[in-house]
Amino acid sequence: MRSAITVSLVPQSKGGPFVFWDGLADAFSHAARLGFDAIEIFPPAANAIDPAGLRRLLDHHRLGVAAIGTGGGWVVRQLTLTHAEAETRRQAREFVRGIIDLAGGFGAPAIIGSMQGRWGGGVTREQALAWLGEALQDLGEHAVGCQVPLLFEPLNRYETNLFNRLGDTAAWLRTLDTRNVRILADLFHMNIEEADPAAALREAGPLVGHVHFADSNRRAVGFGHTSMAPIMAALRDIGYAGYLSAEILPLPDSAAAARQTIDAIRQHLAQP
Ligand code: LER
Ligand code: MN
Repeated sequence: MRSAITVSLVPQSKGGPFVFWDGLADAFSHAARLGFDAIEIFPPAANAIDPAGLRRLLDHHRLGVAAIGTGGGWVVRQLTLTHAEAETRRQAREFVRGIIDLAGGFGAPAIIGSMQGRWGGGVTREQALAWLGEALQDLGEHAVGCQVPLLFEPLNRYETNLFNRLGDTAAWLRTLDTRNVRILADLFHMNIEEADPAAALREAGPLVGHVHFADSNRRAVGFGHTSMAPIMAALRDIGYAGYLSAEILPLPDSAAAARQTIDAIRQHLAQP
């Protein structure tokens, strides 16, 4: 397992669970100094990132891109893949496709979290699931062409009424034809929704493609009350070899949250 830390480039998401807020160069220098392996980026749109500039930063700091989020499409433009309006759904799909292409150039997956939307307001659950399934089928196969998976993230009940738990998500993903969509297991959402987070990880097994490494209160691991040992044991047992990526609140400040995260990751990876 490898370590990653988040940076948001979206001013409208201020107050959200991202560690760094002052641009890519700032995030890369902090992350490299602390010894992280990679950065996870939350951009407002694909065209907000200059690939050549990002490549220079990656090479200079010897860091990787862990993943790139698509939630900027929701935060900035209120796009979702299950919106009642066909044109909005189309734009949401194009937004995600742009992030897949950008991230794929760096060997990284795109994340669909908030862009799943929710059912209601005239859209039935069945209809929303049909639209979401079509979108994941299309976008998952598009990601095959970039030789990366596509990550789909169950969220807690306050953020979506579609997928809240890993087991339900895994069962539904197995009904799709594409085999290229993996689950993003966010330990903060899981702390709210799962009866037993370690058992949920075992149930999803090889479908787990990324982990948002957060404590119960969405602060750095060690700053809340989640029992991390059974979770780490489950990740080892399912053969998880991806990132532990800190999508957490920058509390008490970005530097302290980042320091606590890398210390916690090293401590947990050192356990037998
Ligand atoms: C996205 O990764 C996520 O976890 C959402 O809750 C964003 O706030
Ligand atoms: Mn998350």
